[in-house]
Amino acid sequence: MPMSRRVFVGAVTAGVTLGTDAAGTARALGGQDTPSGPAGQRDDGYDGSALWLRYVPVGDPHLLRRYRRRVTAVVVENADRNRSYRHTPNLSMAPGSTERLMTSTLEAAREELVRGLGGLLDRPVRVVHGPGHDLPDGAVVVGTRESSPAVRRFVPAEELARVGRDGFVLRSVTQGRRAFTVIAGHTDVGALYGTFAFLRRIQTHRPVEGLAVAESPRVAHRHLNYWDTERLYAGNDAPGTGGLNGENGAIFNFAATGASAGLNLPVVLDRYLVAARAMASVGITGITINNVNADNAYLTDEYIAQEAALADALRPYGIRLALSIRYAAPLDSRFAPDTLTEEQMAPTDPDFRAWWTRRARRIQQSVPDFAGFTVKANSEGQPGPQDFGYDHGDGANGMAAAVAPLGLKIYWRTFVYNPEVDSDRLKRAYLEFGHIDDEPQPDGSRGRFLDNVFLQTKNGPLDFQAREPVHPMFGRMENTNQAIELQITQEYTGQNRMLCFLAPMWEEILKTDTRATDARGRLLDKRLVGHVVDGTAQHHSDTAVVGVANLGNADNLTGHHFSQANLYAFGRQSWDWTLDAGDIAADWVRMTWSNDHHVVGVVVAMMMGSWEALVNYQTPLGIAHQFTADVHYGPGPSESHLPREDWNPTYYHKADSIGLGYDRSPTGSDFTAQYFPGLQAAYGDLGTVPENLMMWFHHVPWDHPMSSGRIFWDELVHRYYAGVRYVGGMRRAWDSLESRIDARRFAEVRAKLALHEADAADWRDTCVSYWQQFSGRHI
Ligand code: BDP
Repeated sequence: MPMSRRVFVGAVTAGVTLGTDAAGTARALGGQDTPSGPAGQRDDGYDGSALWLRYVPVGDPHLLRRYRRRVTAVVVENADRNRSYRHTPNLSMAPGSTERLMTSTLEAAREELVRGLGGLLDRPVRVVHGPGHDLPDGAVVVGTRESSPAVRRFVPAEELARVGRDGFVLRSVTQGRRAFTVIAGHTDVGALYGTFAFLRRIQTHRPVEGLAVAESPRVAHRHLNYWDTERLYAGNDAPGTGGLNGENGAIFNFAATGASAGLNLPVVLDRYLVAARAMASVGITGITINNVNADNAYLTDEYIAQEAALADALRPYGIRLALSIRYAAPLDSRFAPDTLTEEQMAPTDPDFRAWWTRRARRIQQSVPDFAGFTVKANSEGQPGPQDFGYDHGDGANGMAAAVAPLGLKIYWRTFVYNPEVDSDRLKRAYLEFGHIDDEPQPDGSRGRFLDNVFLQTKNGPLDFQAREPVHPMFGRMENTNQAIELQITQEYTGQNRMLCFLAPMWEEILKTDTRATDARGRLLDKRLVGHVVDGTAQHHSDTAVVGVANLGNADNLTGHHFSQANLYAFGRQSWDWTLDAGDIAADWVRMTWSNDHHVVGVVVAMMMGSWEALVNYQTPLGIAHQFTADVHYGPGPSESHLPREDWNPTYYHKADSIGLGYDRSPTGSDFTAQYFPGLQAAYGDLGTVPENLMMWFHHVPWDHPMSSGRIFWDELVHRYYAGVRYVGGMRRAWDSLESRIDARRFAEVRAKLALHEADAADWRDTCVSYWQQFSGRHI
């Protein structure tokens, strides 16, 4: 049952107490009733640093017995058969670390089982080496057909081939009186993913008998972008706040100074491996480790040595490194004598391409599984091909051709909004990229972008606002590989103060019908954004989902305890975008907080309405970007002082005595024309546009009748109030859980919810009173 809808409708529009819905949610999950352990057994000082991999003992004695009967030993044959490449001779953990560097992926799987099962079953599990045909009853076997005779015996080759590179099979096997569990992958990484999936079953109190699971991801590259300290709300950069002295808040240390100087890479900190395990547990395949506004330092030999160390540490978990680059890096004297002149900077110039081939090869020497480059070009002041007289197609292809022989990808971002292109910012990206995708090629095909280029496009046409219509490019770029970019770090969604669970937003986006048609104008069968992204809609040759991640050096790694849920959900949804956000939330709550039915019900209900509530008190009904300059946290609807028109809230709201919102219909900027005909028609007409998007497309008259029976003004005000009320409901719901949650985390979330409620009220009051100056109506 899609409980997301139900919880949201109940909790927000009717303003019911969260508890009522919560009970229903818990029943819908159908899990076992497991009271949390007695308060005395709780770790009240726990800081959240294990993310969702905490592995607390199963509290329900009946379930615990069942698990202990079925799981008695871990068997990972030939775990060191495929040793992970290690470049850095002096790679080491920081003194006093509790994590350990792994030497292979199967070792990582084995260690995770030992740790996870030991915790969950509350007793050490045996590791059995090379048992041959004599698997003990209750053995959990992990491997591939190459590594494991047991896997060879129980899982046919065709079946594993079917799950593909990253997929896995979980199978219960009985032989006489003995029962085993087989976790098999086509590759070692697949087996590791299966291991985490098996552990998750126990973490969430699901049965582990009778398993016949085969899973594979829908998308090939499930990648993180990490903007290091920009838009990072998870960093302890002040001494005494939990991080190390002298750190800058980033999760990885490249250039820490002061007391932390000795803890830069190649020294590995526990948190890198916690993050790596967490990423692997949800199937993340790679990470671009530096900001899109890239610093060339990351391409220098010194940094490459550190990057190699990081890659070494992450490699056993199947995580590949990538880098953001600055297009004009070849001009930087830091690379002297290997620099280019302006004249050599044309993307078609062999010298330009050779420079990038050399740099990429240099990186590959140290990081052989290096994934490629992320490029922000001709965007927000970053250099790009246009500075040298070329377009994005030429630029992306110049770089792509340079690195194709090395097997690398170029993730070329489409976040461009040059005001000379059009007065409506939302139209600019498609106007720059669309015609390149349509361009007929000499070989008779269409589309100029090379196959190893991904166009990396934010989910919406503006910039990670709390709710945006889908970017019109999804579906309209038939001939180019597309990567969707989602923002996990909560730049515009409450940062580290507001509890905002983003999975329902991503679900809404990925399940939006693009109404895409084929060349003859017939609707495609598979045409949701998710189908475009996973390649099934238009048969793209490669697929990717990218998330701008939120990891910092805070004790709990994400700042707000509930921001961990967004990273978790991103991984699950990029693996399978068809999943239900409510189910993901329930898994995360069980793994992170408690399996107590009451806790699960209440917390899932809080989370599932939290995004819609934020939309309501920040930017309801499709009003966009009302933030104060640059900080992107508080309200600033009256602001109009920024040098670029389209950075100001006034550009978006266009408030006047008639109404509110930006007319992008055919009578206005005609942005709607960039969508397929079905969406053009729906969005272009005030009578048919979804109400929650209406001000993205229309200047809505204050007295416009709404589906609620209210006029627009009253509905607008109602939404602001409903949003804040929901936050009050979350605060009270959380308070009611005090006896069931460990003390430190309970108090930290409680403190954040109090700030959250005050700041939400500020949004409501600032915006409503400002709009009132134009509407002249009562509240
Ligand atoms: C905006 C951020 C800015 C990023 C930019 C981007 O405010 O820090 O550099 O996006 O995506 O949302 O390039």
